[in-house]
Amino acid sequence: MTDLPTLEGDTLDAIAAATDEADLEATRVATLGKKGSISALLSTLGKMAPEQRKTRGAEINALKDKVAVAFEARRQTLREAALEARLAAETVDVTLPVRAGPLDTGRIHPISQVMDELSVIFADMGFSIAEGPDIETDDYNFTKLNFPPDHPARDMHDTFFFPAAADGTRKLLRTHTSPVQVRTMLGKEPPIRVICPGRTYRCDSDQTHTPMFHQVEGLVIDRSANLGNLKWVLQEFLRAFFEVDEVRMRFRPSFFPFTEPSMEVDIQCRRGDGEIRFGEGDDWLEILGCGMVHPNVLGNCGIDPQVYQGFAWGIGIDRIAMLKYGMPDLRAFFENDVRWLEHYGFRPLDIPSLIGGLSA
Ligand code: 2NM
Repeated sequence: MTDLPTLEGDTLDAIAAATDEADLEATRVATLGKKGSISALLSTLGKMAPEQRKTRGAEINALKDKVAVAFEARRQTLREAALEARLAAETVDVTLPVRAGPLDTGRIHPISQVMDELSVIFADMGFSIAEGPDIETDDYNFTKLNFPPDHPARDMHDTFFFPAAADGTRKLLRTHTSPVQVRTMLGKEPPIRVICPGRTYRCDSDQTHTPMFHQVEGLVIDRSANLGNLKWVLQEFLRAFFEVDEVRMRFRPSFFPFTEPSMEVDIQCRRGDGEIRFGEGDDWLEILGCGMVHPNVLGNCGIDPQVYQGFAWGIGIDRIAMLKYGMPDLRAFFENDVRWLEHYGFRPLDIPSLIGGLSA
């Protein structure tokens, strides 16, 4: 028959020797578990005489209780020791600087920033924003805009053409955002007030040209839309965008197939010390093209030129971004050098608004 005092001694030794809770649990299973040494003793009672069973049963149960108490005490000790060790190991140095998150390190690209600024300015004047595909048809990019077939103006745009389809038509990368205005006129009854910002493409690459660039074009169609309205819209836009009180403008005659008359607009500026300032000075800088929408364009787009007239303009976003934020090299826009983005980019939560400031 198993010697209870020896079993008790061995078990208590094993409990004391357990180094962590898992170790202790293994010992518990080996003694008090279903197939454990102490549980095995209980199953021997059945074969004993009633007298013996009574005393032996009481002894085994007493041992079981004593051992169980010892297990619980040891578990408590080990748990506390483990917690102490963890607290000692995981101290936090509250004097360390807080690590910067995405909102601190991320930057909004100046082109996105300028597009947001344009949206805010024109939304305030009642314009909506229209977008269209970068891949266009020759019809929407040229024909509907009054470019005669095989006219050199189509070549002037240095167009990227796709290979011709079986029916002879060929798609292209839009050379301006005007096809978006075409789509707007075809899909909507006047009055129309939209701006169309987006990517445009021309096969041209040097110091001041990239094959992909950004434009924003504007279009107003109404019964009495006129050059006076155009001038006011451009004036308000330029004042708001360059954040100056006044900006003088100079309209020079020009030519675009889609407008008649067509004009180029210069704005007043001051050059010097490697920088350019607007709203002051005696110099002029060409900034945009505009005009009254050609009656042929209105007709091609389902608008009766006897009833409606409109004005439109187009500006290069990359260029006005460079002018406003003093960025000297256009090509840096598309290199994604994180050092450049860090310097010229905008913080994600500094959202442009007319009240809070466009470029606060
Ligand atoms: C410019 C200059 C002048 C223009 C015209 C049109 C449309 F669709 F209404 F005919 N959209 N954009 C336009 C007019 C664009 O960019 C320098």
